[in-house]
Amino acid sequence: GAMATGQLFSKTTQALFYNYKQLPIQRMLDFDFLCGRETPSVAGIINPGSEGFQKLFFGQEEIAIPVHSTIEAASAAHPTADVFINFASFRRLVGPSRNISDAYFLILLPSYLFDFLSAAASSMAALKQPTIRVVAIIAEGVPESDTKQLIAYAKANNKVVIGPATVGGIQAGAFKIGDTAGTIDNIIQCKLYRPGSVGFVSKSVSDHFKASHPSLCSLSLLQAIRCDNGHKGGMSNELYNTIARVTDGIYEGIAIGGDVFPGSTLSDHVLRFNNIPQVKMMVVLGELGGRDEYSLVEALKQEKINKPVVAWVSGTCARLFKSEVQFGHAGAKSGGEMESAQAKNEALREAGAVVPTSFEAFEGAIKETFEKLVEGGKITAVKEVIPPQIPEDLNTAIKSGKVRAPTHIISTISDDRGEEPTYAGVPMSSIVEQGLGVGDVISLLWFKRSLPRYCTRFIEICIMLCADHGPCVSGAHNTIVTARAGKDLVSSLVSGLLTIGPRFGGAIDDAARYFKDAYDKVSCNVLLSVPEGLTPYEFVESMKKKGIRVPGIGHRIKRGDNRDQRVELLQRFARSNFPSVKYMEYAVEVETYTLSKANNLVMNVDGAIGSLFLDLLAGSGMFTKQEIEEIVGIGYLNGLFVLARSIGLIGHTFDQKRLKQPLYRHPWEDVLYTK
Ligand code: Q5B
Repeated sequence: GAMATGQLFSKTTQALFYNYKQLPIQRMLDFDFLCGRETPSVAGIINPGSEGFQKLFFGQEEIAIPVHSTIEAASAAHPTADVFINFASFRRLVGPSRNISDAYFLILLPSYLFDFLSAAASSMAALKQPTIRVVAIIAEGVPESDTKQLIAYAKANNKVVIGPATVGGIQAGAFKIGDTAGTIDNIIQCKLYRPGSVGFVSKSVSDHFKASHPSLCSLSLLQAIRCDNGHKGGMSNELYNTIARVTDGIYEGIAIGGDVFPGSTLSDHVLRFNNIPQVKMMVVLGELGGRDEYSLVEALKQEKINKPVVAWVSGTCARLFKSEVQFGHAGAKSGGEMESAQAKNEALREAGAVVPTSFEAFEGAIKETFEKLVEGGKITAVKEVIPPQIPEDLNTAIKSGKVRAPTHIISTISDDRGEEPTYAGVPMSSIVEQGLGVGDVISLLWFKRSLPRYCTRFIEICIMLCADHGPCVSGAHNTIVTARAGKDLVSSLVSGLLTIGPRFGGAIDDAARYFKDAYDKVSCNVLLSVPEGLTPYEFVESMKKKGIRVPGIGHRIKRGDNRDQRVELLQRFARSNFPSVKYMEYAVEVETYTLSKANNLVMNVDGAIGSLFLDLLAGSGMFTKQEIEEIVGIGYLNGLFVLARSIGLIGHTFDQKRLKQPLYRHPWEDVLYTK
């Protein structure tokens, strides 16, 4: 055939990886790092339907591997990547031998998922890329007719197919396909980070054996003769260990996969190994079923192979079972005497391969063959290298208790990790079951405690009274203009919220600060019998001197003879529910004085809330002096207005949208244009 005649891979080989699978790609990159590769072996990922980057580790560094949505785009972007690793997981969705689960997929999957090509279709598309030389098909269940087409196309175009139904292959110290050779620990143990002298090819015993023959697997006899094989690659992994134990290691290892028609055969690879000078001997692990091993027998007979071949065909145990045994995948069906393990072992032995008498003797045969080569001076000692340590993943290290890492955030008000979210330790169900309200939720999340009912009711009244004050106030106006400019809810809302500040709605904290400061000074002086202090008159006048408007005093439309009803409602509630309203009374005295100066200098809603919240904090007995200082210092109380007015601003947004109001433009007539 036109199978490549020498090296398939090198230390600079790069692959395209079809279907994003984090683990096998990371394992490839870890292997690269172990081998001291300068470039990652995965150049690009093809993930139908998505584009961008995937972050993975190359040693300690994070790298971004480009993701392409088509095979064509990936090949064009990475013209030097000549290996295509096909992890397609979807089988072809149309055609004869489809099963129920495929039909189920057809119904459930969104249409874009049909961009996923079957393993066969994607492999063919890859083979058609001029830059792709080797295609490894990991998927199982590729229809034989499809594989035949792939083989024919590959042969005609001088390309190599490994698989289907394979774990892949590895060139020690250079390049690894997907999950080949298992974990990093196994790879290090087998010294696969540096080349040895053995070319290894296997037709690995299938992973489905256990599943399809549970009764057989329970036979201890079966296990004893090693027919029972754990998982895909298990048998070849075992051979990697064996070869590492008794030789200087693998040069290259290939698993051809378990199908009846493998893309490349045992003999294809043995003949190729024969041409690689660094390979001094070959180890072949065949399998009962199929006739692939006979092409190797032919090659040996025709003396096309001049390096020692140690071979074993597994499945000799099949004789022990009366009925025909199928070892999981299609290729391992032991039909007919010719396809039995015994017959194939015999034929290989006759043709000149070293074939042991049992699987147990395989290791000894490999060892002996290798030692003969050493004695004959055919093998020079391998230069041992110490591979670099692969950094452990943070999560793994934390789990094992090896490292500790500082957190980046600290939070004390809520917890979503348990079965039920909690606010300041109170489970949501208990909030609902006790019939608590928004005031209680605010108590828990802002003040981290449950407050008495009159306090939470007061908070709720504040929220209700400040929810809106018509379309003409700063916040609502901004929201309306924004909504009419076609902006979304959140944009319209925040454009209104952004007007809340020292003049509009956001004077509550400053009102509390100044009233507290002034009042505490007064009472303190009274206690000490010092006749100094800030009477309302002194307070207002001192503010005036400093050029500061008294926060909480003054309103654009409210007057001494047209008081703000909200202020009166709050005062009435507090007078009959709060243990003390001393701060409010002080504010009233301040108002009395300011009203004597001008009729618009009434106590406004900010002033009422600011002074009354001081009474709530001090009178409820729920807060220490320091806590009150902190609440007033940080400025919690404007939060009440922000929260409340959000309700109104959201309403104004909906209102404008509902009314389909056009873009707002301020009329010229309403602007004084002047120089
Ligand atoms: N004068 C609120 O002023 C307003 C004085 C003062 C001493 C004062 C003003 C002010 C402090 C901040 C404050 C919250 C800007 C207000 C709210 C929510 C709202 C809004 C709504 C809603 C109003 C005229 C003369 C001048 C001033 C003097 C004014 N305030 N002196 N202390 N506090 N207050 N904000 O009407 O000698 O002529 O220079 O800043 O508490 O935002 O409904 O609209 O629910 O949405 O524009 O209720 O009071 O008065 O600036 O023309 O002043 O009075 O110095 O004296 P005006 P101005 P002079 S509640």
